[in-house]
Amino acid sequence: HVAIYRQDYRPPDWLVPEVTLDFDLSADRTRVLSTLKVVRNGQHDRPLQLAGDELKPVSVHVDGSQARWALHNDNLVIELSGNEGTIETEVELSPAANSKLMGLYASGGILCTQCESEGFRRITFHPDRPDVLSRYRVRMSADKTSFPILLANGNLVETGEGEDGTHWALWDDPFPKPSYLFALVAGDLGANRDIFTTMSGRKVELAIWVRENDLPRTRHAMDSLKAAMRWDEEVYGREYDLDLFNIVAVDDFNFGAMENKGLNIFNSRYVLADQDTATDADFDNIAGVVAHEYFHNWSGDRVTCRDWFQLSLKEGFTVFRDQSFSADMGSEAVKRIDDVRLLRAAQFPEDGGPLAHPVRPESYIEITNFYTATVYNKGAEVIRMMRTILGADSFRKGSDLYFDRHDGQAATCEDFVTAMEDASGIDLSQFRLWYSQAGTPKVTAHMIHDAATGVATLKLAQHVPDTPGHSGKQPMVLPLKTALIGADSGAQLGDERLILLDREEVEVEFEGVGEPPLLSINRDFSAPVLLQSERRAGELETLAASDPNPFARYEAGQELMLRALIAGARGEVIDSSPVIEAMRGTLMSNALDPAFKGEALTMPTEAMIGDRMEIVDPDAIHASRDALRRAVGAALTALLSEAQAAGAAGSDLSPHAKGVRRLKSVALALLTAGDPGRGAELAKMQFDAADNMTDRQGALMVLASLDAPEREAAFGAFYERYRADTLVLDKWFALQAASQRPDTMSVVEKLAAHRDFTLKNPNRWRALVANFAANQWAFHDASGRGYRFVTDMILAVDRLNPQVAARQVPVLGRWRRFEPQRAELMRAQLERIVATPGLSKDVFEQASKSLV
Ligand code: HT7
Ligand code: ZN
Repeated sequence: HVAIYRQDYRPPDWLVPEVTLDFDLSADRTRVLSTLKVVRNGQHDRPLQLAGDELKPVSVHVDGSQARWALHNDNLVIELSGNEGTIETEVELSPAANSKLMGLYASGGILCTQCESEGFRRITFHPDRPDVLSRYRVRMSADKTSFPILLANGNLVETGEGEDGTHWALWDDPFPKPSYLFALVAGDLGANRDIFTTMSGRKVELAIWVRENDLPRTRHAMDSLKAAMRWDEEVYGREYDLDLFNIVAVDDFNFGAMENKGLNIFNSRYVLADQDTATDADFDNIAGVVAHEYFHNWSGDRVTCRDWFQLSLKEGFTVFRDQSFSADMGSEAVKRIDDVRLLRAAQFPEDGGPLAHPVRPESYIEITNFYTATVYNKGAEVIRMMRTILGADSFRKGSDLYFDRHDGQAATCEDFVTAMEDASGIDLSQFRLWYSQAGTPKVTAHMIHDAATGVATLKLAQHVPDTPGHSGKQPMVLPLKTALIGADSGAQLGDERLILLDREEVEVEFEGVGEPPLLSINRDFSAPVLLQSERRAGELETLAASDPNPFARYEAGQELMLRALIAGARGEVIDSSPVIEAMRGTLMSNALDPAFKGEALTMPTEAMIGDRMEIVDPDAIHASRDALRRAVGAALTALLSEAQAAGAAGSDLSPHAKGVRRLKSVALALLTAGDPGRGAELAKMQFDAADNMTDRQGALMVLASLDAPEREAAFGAFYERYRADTLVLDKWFALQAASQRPDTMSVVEKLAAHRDFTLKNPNRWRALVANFAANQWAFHDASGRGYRFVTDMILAVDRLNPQVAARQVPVLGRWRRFEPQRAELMRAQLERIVATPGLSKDVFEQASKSLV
């Protein structure tokens, strides 16, 4: 398996200005005739190399004649004498046999494509690199009964009837695009149609294509799409550019969705929703993913990536754009809390482990392994920091300049930063280190206050940790939004300041500080760092109760809990009263909205507690968290009962109603920790009375970890009601895999043999395996049974779908963080993976790097 290095980038030897494709489609046998116009790029005598993956050429012609060609490692090599030529190739594919779900494949009778990153080469021979942009014209022909709908990128030019019950459609995409944005769909689909009028008055036809039965569940996705289109006009000045915008939902999909030009293809879990089958979180995720893919039309399609090392150019920026959109549609503070929670849960461990890599990686074996939380979520933080440093107006000027300057081009992360610099006049040279240095910076803060002079001096220091292959790092630019809060008054003292910590140490003075100050730093999580700050007794309590910045208040409350939880996990006797009193204050507050209360009452997960400890002992962490939850539940029964008794109509999707439901289930869980018997009754009542999936799933989640007859009754009823609904059945698997019971492992093993379990559907596989592996206490059972199970599942799915398998390897890769016996058991499973014959390069890369 060979590594590819960023520094080896060379412009393409041959350009392909035009691609014409002719598909004769059927599930078992599809014929693809491709005509490429190729042009030599610069002065060289290198042959034309067209990438292929599991393709066998039926025929190859150059300028209409039989050509001399050779296959080298699946790639087609053709010697061309002139500076241009027309290459015709013909291949045959079997979509139904394509279990990797890359290239052209079948999902429940629908034929669809997934080409990012390197799937196009599984459809036809082509350079298949993002800096080769072509105009595409696509003819599709298929049986009319099985595939009445034929879709591809761009505009529909013509349709017609063929012989033997076939029909055809001709599509033309006027925008040159890289091959990874190519898409087609053929199937028996119905459309939810709408019209969007753009800011310049053009009418765009919108359609969301799903199975006819699912049409009633597409309304939210359509509303989200229109909201996203308007938002991108208003906030970024970006207008949609084609006359059509199609979305198709399929059940079998490796990722969330794909931004193919004018024809987005989605995992159906990010399209289909109604109150009976989808939770509020599902609704929010749909809005976020629909917006994300739509926003790619500019940040990804109109301006694309020069090479895959630049992936964060489109993904980091687009995640930042979808985060901002969701914040504007709901509560900014709650959205930020959710985003930071995800960053800490997924990206921080990655940045501190064997698979750490910069936002712009330096090398890869399999690029699909680099669709990571670092490239996506840390990449979004990098964009957010630029906006914080430049200010909103300059940032907007910078994005306008970037889009204007690079429209129709394949660009780099460097191009983006340069546009920001040119538009703002701000030098971002040192800031660029965020693209090249991996690892989460550690910041320490120490403040002294001179009461006599009224001066508070804040000493800040940073350290960027070593990561695999990279030590001795430079200090980064860390924008820290900071304010002081009066220890006595609880009021903010003066304005918030933006401190740029850009050296190893910086000292900042605050004047006119009359009362002892408390430090409110890294507000809104303005820099993605690990902060260590000495705290006086009572400091976190005051900040948790009165910091005017909602994010900072939330952070103080979480820190208060973490201190108690970590102390408990270390075996210390803990005083739970500060946490209880902070929670009491939150529950009683009239000023806080229910969504924020729900966040503030959610304890850090066991994994997050582990991330803050030197060595992770899952049993001790579980016991500590359990004890604190019991204490809170017992002490706050009346207030929690009140919150649990409140409710909101399932049809009400307002932020307030969602918040009420969130708080309801969080309160139920805490109440149950305090009194499991009463909790089981209440949970069953909530389950039975629910008129929406949020309440129903919230109750089921609580029941999942109980040993009570209500548990079996509720899971049985849920299964019977939803057994035919694929997406809801995923929840049934997921909830059991996430349950915290001594027998979770046995239950999960049985579920792997359940008739509804399959290795072929990524959602179902992840519902069971990924949720189990994220269940720290169960997965890290001291016997090592959890490690063996997950390894078995990785190896089994690797034979069908390496991408899905590889994404699960990092949970084993964290072995060094665990106590020695578990660490050894985890390492042994990684060794077993690497020694497996026929392993994919996807899994090989993840497992071998995890062992080094
Ligand atoms: N840009 C899309 C990436 C994607 C993908 C990557 C590898 C394998 C399958 C895939 N499906 C979609 C998703 C996005 O970020 O919008
Ligand atoms: Zn994306």
